Amino acid sequence: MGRRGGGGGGGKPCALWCEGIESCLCSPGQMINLLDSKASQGELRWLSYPLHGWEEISGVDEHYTPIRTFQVCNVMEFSQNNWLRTNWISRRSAVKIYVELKFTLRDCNSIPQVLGTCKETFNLLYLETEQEEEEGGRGGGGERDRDSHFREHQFSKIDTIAADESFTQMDLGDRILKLNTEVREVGPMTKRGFYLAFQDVGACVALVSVRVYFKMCPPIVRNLASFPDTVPTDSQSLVEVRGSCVNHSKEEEPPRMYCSMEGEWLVPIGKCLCNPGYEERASACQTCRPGFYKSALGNAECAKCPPHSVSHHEGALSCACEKNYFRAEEDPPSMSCTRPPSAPRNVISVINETSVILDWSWPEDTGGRRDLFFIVLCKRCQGQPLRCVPCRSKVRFLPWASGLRNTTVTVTDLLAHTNYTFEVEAQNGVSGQAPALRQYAAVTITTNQAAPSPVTVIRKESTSRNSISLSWLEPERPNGIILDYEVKYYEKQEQETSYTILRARGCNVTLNGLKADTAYLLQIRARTAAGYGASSRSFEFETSPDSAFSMSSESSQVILIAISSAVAIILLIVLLYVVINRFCCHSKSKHPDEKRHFGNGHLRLPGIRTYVDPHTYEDPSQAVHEFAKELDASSIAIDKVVGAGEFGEVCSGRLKLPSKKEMCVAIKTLKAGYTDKQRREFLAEASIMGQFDHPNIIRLEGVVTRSKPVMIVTEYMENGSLDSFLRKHDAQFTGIQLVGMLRGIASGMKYLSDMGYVHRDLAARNILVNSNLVCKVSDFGLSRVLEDDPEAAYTTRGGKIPIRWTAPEAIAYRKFTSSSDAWSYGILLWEVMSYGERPYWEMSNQDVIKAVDEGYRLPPPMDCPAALYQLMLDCWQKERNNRPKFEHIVSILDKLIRNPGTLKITANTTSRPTNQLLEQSGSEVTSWDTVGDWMDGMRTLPCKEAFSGVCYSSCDTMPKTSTEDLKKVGGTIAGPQKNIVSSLKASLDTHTKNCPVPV
Ligand code: ACK
Repeated sequence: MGRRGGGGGGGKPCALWCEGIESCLCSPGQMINLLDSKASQGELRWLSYPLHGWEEISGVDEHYTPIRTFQVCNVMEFSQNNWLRTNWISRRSAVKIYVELKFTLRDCNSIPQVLGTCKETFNLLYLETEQEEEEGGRGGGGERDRDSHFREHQFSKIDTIAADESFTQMDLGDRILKLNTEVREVGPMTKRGFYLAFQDVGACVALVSVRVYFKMCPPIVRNLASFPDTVPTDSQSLVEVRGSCVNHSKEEEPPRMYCSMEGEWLVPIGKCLCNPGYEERASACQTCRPGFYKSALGNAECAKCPPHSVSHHEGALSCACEKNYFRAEEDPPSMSCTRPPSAPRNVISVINETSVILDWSWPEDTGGRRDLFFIVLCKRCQGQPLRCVPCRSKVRFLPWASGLRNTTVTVTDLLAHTNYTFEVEAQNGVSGQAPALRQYAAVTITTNQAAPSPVTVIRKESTSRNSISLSWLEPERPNGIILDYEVKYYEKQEQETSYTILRARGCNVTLNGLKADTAYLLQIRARTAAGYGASSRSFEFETSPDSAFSMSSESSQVILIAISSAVAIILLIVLLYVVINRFCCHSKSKHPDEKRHFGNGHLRLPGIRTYVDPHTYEDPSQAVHEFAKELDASSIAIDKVVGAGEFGEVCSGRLKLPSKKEMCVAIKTLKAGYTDKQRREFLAEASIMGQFDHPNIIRLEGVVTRSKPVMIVTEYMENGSLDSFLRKHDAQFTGIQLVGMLRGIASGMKYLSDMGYVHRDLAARNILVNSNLVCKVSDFGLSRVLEDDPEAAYTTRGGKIPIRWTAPEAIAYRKFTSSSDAWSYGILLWEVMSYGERPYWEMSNQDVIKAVDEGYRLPPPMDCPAALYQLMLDCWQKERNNRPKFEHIVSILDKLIRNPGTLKITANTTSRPTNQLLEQSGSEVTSWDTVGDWMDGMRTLPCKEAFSGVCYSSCDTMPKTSTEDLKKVGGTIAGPQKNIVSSLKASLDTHTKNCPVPV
């Protein structure tokens, strides 16, 4: 029944089987006293028998606290049987109880003349009862009394208690108290209470204290579940207890723990989690503080509100966004609040007839999100004031108009000669929530005239021996009013070596004078003011065989007469057409033939409009008034001076024409004290400019000649001239943006060359840039052009020419043509790709002429796409007829824009592409892949001529070239030239490796 326990009840280590298991947490058991003799201040009044047995005595414990003790020491007498019984002790809920005894015991050997019956043990016993027994008198009495009070036989022995240490007489003398502590377990108990008894059979013992207790698992909160105080049941098994979640928490897995016999909690299983808005603090779920939130059930702490969001109250599940900030539906509460992006930047448009490529840069502010996409809205605008309507559904967007992830879109199938406004908007996941904050960038364009699309449907109406009548349907996209159709036909077997062309005003024609029984091939193309469209595919028709056609001589006469009168009528119409053309305008064809026959080769019809040289007018002011509108000076407000021209200041200002919106303009003024010649030359530019109407040519608004100062008013170009603009924005544009600008310039130059106008001074400084990065050709004139240009220098033949930009034949014998403009375009291309670098740097004009003449060409600018460098080299062909036409340049650039990937192949990193034109011409032209190569080439030139201050005359000197020298080169080059200089350094390094190093 009884079991020997260790010293003390609490503070024991966890059960052995639990050691090392993390989840096996133990908490020390709680001991609940049922009796503590020490706690009693008064007499304990336990039952003692017989009279001289156990005695209740007051004393002090080891701490001198008053206590009640029971002592017995009848060692000198035989047959001792002294009983001491506690009062009735209620068991309460305990099943197993513990008895802790503190006692002292005298060593029998230390007692002089002690009897042999002296004992050194006593017995501990107990008796369970349902209630307290009726008490008889206390102490004394005989054997019968003992039985009636103690019912000794009913007591069960728990154990015999021996002392671990007994004391002697000497200890007493020294006042050493040898206190023993023994604990015994009793149980399981079943009745409501019990008595304890101490039986002495002849020992000398003092019971200092008796404590009776049971162990209990205390109430506890573990894993956010609270477990009630629990009393262990029996000694064998653990009690499984179900915990309940603390306030503001939920069960994740049912919380459970086990209460051991030692009153320890073991093996917590399952847990509770704090509700959203609550976090675990001090074993409870407490509300999140303001400024914090918790959105989900869990043991995470409340998190700080993400940027641009706030929570003003406790227990926030999420933080509300600040004003003008939003959260998309799928955004997690941990994400910052965001806003719609700002407008896209640098929208540029590259117009190609009735298509336009729009390209833009990412918005400066993405609103803090990554889910950015673009939407392009197309509006067609007309009238004054401008009224816009959404574009026709036929307009196509490639790849599409909304949800664009890239920053470019191609819009096709627009109407020719029409104003369109494109609104490019960047959107993100929260744009839908803030319509008022949405921003877009708008670009307004005017489509060019476009040639009609090809005729696709041709029908044979009738065939005879020597004629065929045909009709066809108008092209699907006429892109303007169809002036006439060109019908080209030839015998199939002739293979186009000999063909006939005739013109038809309507959609039908009869081809006469054909051979019988012969197959003919035929192509038709339509013509509008924009020129000819593409030819239809070849259609094959056959005339009837001889037999199929028989006619009486009368009828053939009738037909002959009919044919002759038809021919006469046609001739008359042709005559009329020619006369009208002559008198009406210059723009119409100078070839009045309705039908012409060509022995071989191509039919080349002249341009629709031709440029008229104002100098051919006897009175140049007549030319001005023919091509330029006279403005009233009062309609112009000058704001500020923006630059200086040759004839006076260039100002910015505003022009307000009746019933038109005020517009920004540039105003060129003629300074006071001018001569007549100067006035004529000044206004000649307006006479020239006034003849042009193209989106890439600076538009003339009008002139003021009837009051002073004399002024030329043009559209205002916000970004000024291209060279300074590029220097200001060194390396800031994408390849496609640069190509877009170049394409615009080439398109303007194509228009000029089609008009028969040669610019002679094409250079980045003479290109103006507006706020949409649209580039326009400016600075028109004839001899004046070059007087005006600070770059122009006198040649040996007396002319003033901008040497670095001018083709060799124009320098040598003033052969200025559209091909010499193409050379200049190549130089301009180099200027653009090097962000405004000066061509040939600081070389003297003479050295440039010499180097170019010897076949040297500029090296590719840093990171220049190979295709563009190839185009430069093509433009710099010595043989001018081998240079590309501007039409070709436009189509090359269009291809690059359509395939931006090709721009990634750079001239500096790959071997230079084969220059076909050069090979064809067998020319000795040399170009360089890098500046180093260029310098290699220049080694043959005198030292001074190559680069100021640094001599690279031979390989020997190369390794000796110091960084200082290099810096000198950099230092002498004006403008943003770091690219060139770094490229120079790199190529010098490579070069140095190839040279023999001096010993
Ligand atoms: O580079 P810029 O600012 O742009 O300095 C020159 C200066 O006048 C002398 O030509 C500027 N300029 C010329 N025409 C225009 C124009 N239409 N719009 C804006 N600036 C212009 C040019």
